[in-house]
Amino acid sequence: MKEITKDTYLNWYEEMLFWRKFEDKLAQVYIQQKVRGFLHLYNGQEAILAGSLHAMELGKDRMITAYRNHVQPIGMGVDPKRVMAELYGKKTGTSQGLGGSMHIFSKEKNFFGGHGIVGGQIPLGAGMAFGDKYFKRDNVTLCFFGDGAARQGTLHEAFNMAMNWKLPVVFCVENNGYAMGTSVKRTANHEDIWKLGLGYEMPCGPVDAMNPEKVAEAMDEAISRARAGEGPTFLELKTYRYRGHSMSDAQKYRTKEEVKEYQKIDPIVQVADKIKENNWATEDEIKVIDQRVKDRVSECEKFAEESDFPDPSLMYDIVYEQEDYPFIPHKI
Ligand SMILES: Cc1ncc(C[n+]2csc(CCOP(=O)(O)OP(=O)(O)O)c2C)c(N)n1
Ligand SMILES: [Mg+2]
Repeated sequence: MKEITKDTYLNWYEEMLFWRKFEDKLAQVYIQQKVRGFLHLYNGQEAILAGSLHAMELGKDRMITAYRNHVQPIGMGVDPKRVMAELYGKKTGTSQGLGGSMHIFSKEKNFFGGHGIVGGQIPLGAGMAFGDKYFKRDNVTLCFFGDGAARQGTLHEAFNMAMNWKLPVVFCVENNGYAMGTSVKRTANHEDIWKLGLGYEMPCGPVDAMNPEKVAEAMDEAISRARAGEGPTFLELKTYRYRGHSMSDAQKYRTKEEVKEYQKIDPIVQVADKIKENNWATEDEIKVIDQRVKDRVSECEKFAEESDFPDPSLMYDIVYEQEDYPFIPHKI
């Protein structure tokens, strides 16, 4: 694995803080009704992305995830201004403002969405890995999904085929404790989601995903195995989301104390503490980073605000059309 150094930590601090503040800004502009529709934030789960990116080979490896998908493309190299513009529904967005919050996508940067159907991306991720194996490319696909998605039947079909064909994929369940308002405790007779890999003899295990270093180590092992042609791995990334499922969530299913407990092990605080312990940056140097992050977020906001909406005629150009559809004529 690439060494984890002072620079890694400083980079993690800045990027994770940027992702956090980028999404805090989204929450703010959502309340102002500048961003419409659903908005599912990643606050609390940032160590997963930071650790994964450290282990990946950017430019080769691929990523696919669910609708909690605003910061991953940024990590993969997509211009954050374009991500924010997409959420604003502006034509400078990653999908010309037509995809919106749940559908960020960038083929150029190997970020394959952005999927609203819970668990839908599990077989898609396996399929992407199949393509790489079939065409003899040594890329690896990281396929992320939630604890709720892990209980979809589609996981089993994808796991079976991925093991049978030894596909270069890392299946990663981001266990943030809840699927909307349903806790993992209420979903199954045990809470060790990683054990779902055992039935397929897929290498699997739990990871402390509040810590980017732990994620990077586990991910590196899994990616190396996949790249060597030894097939998939299933990681249970134990994490937590601070905000509600989406912006319209009263969060009656958990206590404020529970959230506070997890904030004590906040991934960004952990990274900042390690920097302080090792004297890798002075307080003034940290302030410079904090200011830079603020400026970067403001730049994204300004860009999105000042961009135009797409031409309304596009609405008719990009929809699926079929002359004999619907097959059964509507009565109204
Ligand atoms: C097939 C399907 N069923 C139900 C839904 C409604 N739904 C949207 S998100 C969600 C919860 C998923 O939770 P989890 O997989 O844990 O991901 P998280 O939101 O925690 O990241 C549900 C049930 C959906 N979008 N698709
Ligand atoms: Mg969840």
